[in-house]
Amino acid sequence: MSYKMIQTMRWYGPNDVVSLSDILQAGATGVVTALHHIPVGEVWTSEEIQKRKKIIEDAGLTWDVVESLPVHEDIKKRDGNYKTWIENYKISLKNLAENDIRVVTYNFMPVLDWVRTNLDYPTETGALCLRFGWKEFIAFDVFILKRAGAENDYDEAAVKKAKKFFDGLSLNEIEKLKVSCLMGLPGSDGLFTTEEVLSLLNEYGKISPEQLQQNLFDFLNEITPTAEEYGVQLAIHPDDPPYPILGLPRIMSTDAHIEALFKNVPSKSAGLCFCTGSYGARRDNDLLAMIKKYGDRVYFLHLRSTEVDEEGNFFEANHLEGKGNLIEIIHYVTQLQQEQQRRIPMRPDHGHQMLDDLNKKTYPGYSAIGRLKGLAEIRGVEEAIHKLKL
Ligand code: CS2
Ligand code: MN
Repeated sequence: MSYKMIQTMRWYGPNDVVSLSDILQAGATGVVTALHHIPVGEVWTSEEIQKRKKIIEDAGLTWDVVESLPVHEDIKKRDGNYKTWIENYKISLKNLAENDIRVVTYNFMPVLDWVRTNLDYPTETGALCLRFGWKEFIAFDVFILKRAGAENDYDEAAVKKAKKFFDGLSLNEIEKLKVSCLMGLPGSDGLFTTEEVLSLLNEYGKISPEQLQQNLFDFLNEITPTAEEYGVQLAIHPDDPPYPILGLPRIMSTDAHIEALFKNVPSKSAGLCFCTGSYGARRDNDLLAMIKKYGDRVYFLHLRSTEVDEEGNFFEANHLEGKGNLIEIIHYVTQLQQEQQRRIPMRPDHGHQMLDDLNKKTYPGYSAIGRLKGLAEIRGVEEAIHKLKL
């Protein structure tokens, strides 16, 4: 018997313009989804889970991974109603497990999920990708958001460069940059005012990275007994991008962060969503060394690649190009799966917007054709490794 990755694609639910039929045609056997309509913190009832599961299975697919079961901001800050939200989280885990869904992804990024400055950056071929540029980001932080003290977080030359760039922008371009930077704010559709964002950021003013990290450990040590009881694998997604931004603490960006997590949370039910695109946006993260070190705690794989330049600007490259080292990673994952006799679910995390999708409005990074291409390339690599016994 050979163990191959479980091939999935993310589906945002019945309102996603990418249909389950598209996903099936792309060659995935399963989906990764979430009950996005349930407010963060509330219980995912068995009934709601079953309803979603039925839609997926009626389309000939399986629901392999939850992404995400979101963690309420109160839990991250450990204030407000955090105790209630933790109890609710445990009930949701139990309800998911009782419906045979046992891989649960989440992140512990304060306020924002992911951050990019360009959502339609043209690649060499004319396909569009997501990009993060410092000049653009500093312009947003210092001159659009006007976060107090923001300029002190960057060196003078970088702020100057950002100012020059900002001065050349039209009002439309300023609005577009603002919307791009805030798109990863859960629930964001460009409607957040800068005041609202500043007040959300402010709430983290007194929380140090050490404190946030401790809050993560405490949260996990409280929920892992439930996860163990019901056989749930918890997969934490890394910070994206993997360094501090907007003065927010970041605690899941590096090898040292992962090491600290496993030292402080003994339960094996706490593992990783190994996102090569996110970890790979830091030049000092050696992806292959990291996955080799933590292989047995990798419960979910996000496979994509980032191309980073000397200044730390990055764009999302074609899956087999850039710094992602995906061929080596897939090769290692193949060995790991045989050794441990298990299949790890994967998804092509993001794809370029291309061909017919250029005229469609999809979630940034989640158009169908670019992800289909990524999945096909990844699958080709895995099949070749198996067939040629590499
Ligand atoms: C995803 C993340 O689209 C993406 O970049 O990888 O949004 C991911 O779903 C969450 O961080 C997981 O909680
Ligand atoms: Mn990811």
